[in-house]
Amino acid sequence: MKNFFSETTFLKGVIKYSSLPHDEGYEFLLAGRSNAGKSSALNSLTSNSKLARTSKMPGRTQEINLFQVNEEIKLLDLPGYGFSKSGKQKQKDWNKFLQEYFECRRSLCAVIIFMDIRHPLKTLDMQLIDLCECYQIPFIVVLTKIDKLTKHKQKQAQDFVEMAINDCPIVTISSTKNLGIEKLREIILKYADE
Ligand SMILES: Nc1nc2c(ncn2[C@@H]2O[C@H](COP(=O)(O)OP(=O)(O)OP(=O)(O)O)[C@@H](O)[C@H]2O)c(=O)[nH]1
Ligand SMILES: [Mg+2]
Repeated sequence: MKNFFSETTFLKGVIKYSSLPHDEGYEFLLAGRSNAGKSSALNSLTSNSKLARTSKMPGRTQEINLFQVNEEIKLLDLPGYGFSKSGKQKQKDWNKFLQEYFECRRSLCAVIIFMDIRHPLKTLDMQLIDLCECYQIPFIVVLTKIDKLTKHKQKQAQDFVEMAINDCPIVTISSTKNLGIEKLREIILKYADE
């Protein structure tokens, strides 16, 4: 398969729902706690290390950055939730955005929930899963940074997540080692196709 993900371009950054482009095509929301590895995964998916900014400092991504993969598919890189320094008001603004986005956005295809494999299923992750279930939006769980754990510990963490949530794909990746990235591309394409 041709990796057209590598032709992904930056579209725009927005901070409110009304600034989003026309509601058409297939959108995937990249969500998860700050520092989970969302922006790094986006760069790996697109084989472009300069596309989304990544950082050791949580809270790197400040706006919702939209990326156009091909004519139909868009990826939305969300700022991490639960980043304490972003303040209560900011959190409220994001919650408002999410609520409106989940409620109104017809092109929303699936939410991709990123979790550091060493710290999966924290309260805010569970809240997001509940929100997806409440609005009947499909979600994909991505466990990141698997290069940080032994195979045995990876399996333990994966089993733990599988036990806790039913009926959703779980992908394990390492953006730095380029593991599981092709699988994630395939799943995105499958969801866009359905
Ligand atoms: N070892 C390892 N480090 C990773 C991996 N993915 C991301 N990181 C590191 O984790 C840190 C956070 O990554 P980001 O991609 O910026 O995380 P984010 O979820 O976009 O964070 P926010 O923008 O703050 O929400 C960076 O220092 C990355 O280099 C991985 O697969 N393996
Ligand atoms: Mg980011």
